[in-house]
Amino acid sequence: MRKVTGLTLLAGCLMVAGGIRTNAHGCSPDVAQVVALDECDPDTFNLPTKKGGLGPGGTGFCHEVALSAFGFSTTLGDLIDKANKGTPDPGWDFEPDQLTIHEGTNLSVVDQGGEPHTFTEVAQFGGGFVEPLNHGEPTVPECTGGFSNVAVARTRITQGSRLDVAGLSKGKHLFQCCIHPWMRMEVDVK
Ligand SMILES: [Cu+2]
Repeated sequence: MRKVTGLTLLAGCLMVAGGIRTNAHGCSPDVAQVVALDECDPDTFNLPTKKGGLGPGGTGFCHEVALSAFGFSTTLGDLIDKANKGTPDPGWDFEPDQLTIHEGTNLSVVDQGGEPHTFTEVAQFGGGFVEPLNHGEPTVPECTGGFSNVAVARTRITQGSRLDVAGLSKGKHLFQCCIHPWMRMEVDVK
C-alpha cells in the first residue's frame, strides 16, 4: 500500500512539474533566475602577472565571451581605472538589480560573464576583497579573506556555472560580488 501511495504522490508531482510552474504541492520549489555579467578582455586579463595581467595559469582567469576583437570587451586596465574613479563598468552586473520573490523560491544564479564572481549575502553593501576595485570602501566582513575564507569561496561562481540559493527568510536580502563590489542586488522575500 505504501508503495502505491508513494507512486501516486510522485505522479502528482510530475504532473505539477510539467504544467504551470507552481509550488502548490510542495514538489519542487519555484526558481528565480539571476545572471552575473561581465565583459572581460582575455588578452589583458590573462597576461602574465609580470606584465600586469592576472596570469595565464590554469585555463586563464578570463574566458572569451565578449567578442573583444570587435571592441565589446573591457580591458583589465579600464576596469581598474573606472573603479578608481567611482564610475565602475555598468556591464559588470547582476541582473535583475532587484527581485521580489515569495518565501520558498530558490535563486538560480548563473555566471554568463567571462570571469569568476561571487554572489555573497551581506548585511550592508561595501567593498570586496580586491582593494583596487573598492573605490575606498572598506571590505565588508562577509568578503574578508577572499577565497581563503571558505564562507566566501562557497559563494563563488565561475563562468558557465550556477549557484543555487535556497531557504531565504522573509525580508530584505542584499547580495554583492566580493571581487567587483559594485555588482549588487536586492532580493525581497514576501
Ligand atoms: Cu564579480
